[in-house]
Amino acid sequence: MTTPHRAGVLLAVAVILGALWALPATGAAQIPKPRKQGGRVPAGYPAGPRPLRVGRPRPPSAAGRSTALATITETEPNDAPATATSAALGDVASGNIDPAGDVDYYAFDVTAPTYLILDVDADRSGSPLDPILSLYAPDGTTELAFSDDYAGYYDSHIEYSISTTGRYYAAIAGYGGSGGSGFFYSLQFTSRPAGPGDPTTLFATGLDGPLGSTAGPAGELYVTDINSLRLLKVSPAGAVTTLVAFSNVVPIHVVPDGFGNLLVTVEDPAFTYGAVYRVTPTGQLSTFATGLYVAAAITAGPDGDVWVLDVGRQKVYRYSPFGVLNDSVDVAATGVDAVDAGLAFSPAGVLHMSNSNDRVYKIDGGAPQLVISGALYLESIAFDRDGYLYVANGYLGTVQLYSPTYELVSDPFAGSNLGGPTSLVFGRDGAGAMTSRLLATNYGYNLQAPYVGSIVEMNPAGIRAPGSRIGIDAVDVAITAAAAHLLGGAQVAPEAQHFLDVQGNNNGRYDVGDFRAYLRSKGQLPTAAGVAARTERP
Ligand SMILES: [Ca+2]
Ligand SMILES: [Ca+2]
Ligand SMILES: [Ca+2]
Ligand SMILES: [Ca+2]
Repeated sequence: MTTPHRAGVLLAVAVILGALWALPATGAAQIPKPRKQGGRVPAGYPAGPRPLRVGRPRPPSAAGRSTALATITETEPNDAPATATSAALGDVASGNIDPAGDVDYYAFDVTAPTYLILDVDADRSGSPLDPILSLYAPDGTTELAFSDDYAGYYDSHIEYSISTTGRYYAAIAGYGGSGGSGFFYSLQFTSRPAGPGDPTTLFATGLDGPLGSTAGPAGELYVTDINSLRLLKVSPAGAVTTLVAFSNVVPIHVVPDGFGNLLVTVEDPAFTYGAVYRVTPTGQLSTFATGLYVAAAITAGPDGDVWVLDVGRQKVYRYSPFGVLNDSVDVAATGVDAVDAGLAFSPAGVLHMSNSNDRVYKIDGGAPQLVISGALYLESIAFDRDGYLYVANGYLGTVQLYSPTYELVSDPFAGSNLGGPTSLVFGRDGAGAMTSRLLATNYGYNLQAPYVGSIVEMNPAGIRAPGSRIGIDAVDVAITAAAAHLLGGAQVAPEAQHFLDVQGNNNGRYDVGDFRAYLRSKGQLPTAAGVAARTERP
């Protein structure tokens, strides 16, 4: 029923932002609730706070993973927990919301830990019913989760991580008390196993529209907020403050520059141009790069170079740490087309990119090469120190773990309290060293408060190694000092020599070839053929 219509990227992204700012507030609600405003959910548009997807096909049903489903039928009266129809995980219950105002309760036992999935099929099978669905705790009254519409239909869908064994209740009703003859539905009770990173725990909440995230050198996090147009700073204790309030651009993604500053990709609200801003620790802005179309993911390599994905032009641009454009890679063949695509270097120094759809590529030899095919929609990617790769699926609300040879290790690695777009970030300690804390920022698609606009932390017991360092500690060496070193004058510090070498020919020592590359990197020499390949002779 859903027809994917691949509009141009510019249009899609403009619509995305338009839809973004038009979204109603979300959160739990009691049955019944007032009539909703506006018309039908657009086909293919996942309902809820997931505006970064427009005109997408519906992904495979999360409920479709179960097998051997048994069919049961509701038994009226079942309008209260005490008279609930009994069900079990693996059942599909058939019922009717009839007459108007009918509520159908189901009771089912769950052994913790279980990742529970409740899926209603009514609208998409032609029923006039617009269902709403609640999950209640064993007391029968505490609402744990609520869903109205999901994945482009009026149908409801709840995924919830059960951490306490007990008898739970699901209640289905018609929106606004609607119902009557022919208002049929089926309600599927399924589950999937908890992953080693489950349960996730709340680290910070109250972020309006988090999209991108990165860890700073003192253990703090930086998060772009595409709703309030802010760059947020999150303390190691989870306290959220504003570092920058932008007035005329949307901050998209963020990475440290190695000099103690941050680099933020930004877009004008109409998505007619993109840029990269440099942000000092006190929030002062300057321009790092301009001339981008739709600036999205950004990361830094082991030589300090800065890589920026432009999803408008479908290119990945490579800049020196000082903002000189040196190179680009065409990634049109990957089909990348959304700003929640991820970009990350493996510890071996190979750039990887998710295409914001169902694939991950490595960018090696100047071209993207497919390494992972997964379920829609793959977003942020993060490597650990050993080259294991965590991949966020913000649509399914899961994180997968892959081995350094791209074999699926854990699916899900985590699946609780996650909802897209989801950005993965390894923490750093107060001295800047990478830690084994893996955090995820949630925009909040298909989540309930307080997880909408949150940061959650994966279960530390499930994390196998510290994260891979993003970028390096760069050194802004004075050109006169860099020259004097080579002329037998004062020697620059060892870390500066290392930086100059990796920015140059990377032969393990600072030499005149590195100096030429450094001049180009600072815009003091014209670019020349071969420079991007780092072939300056010593
Ligand atoms: Ca009924
Ligand atoms: Ca009933
Ligand atoms: Ca509904
Ligand atoms: Ca060298």
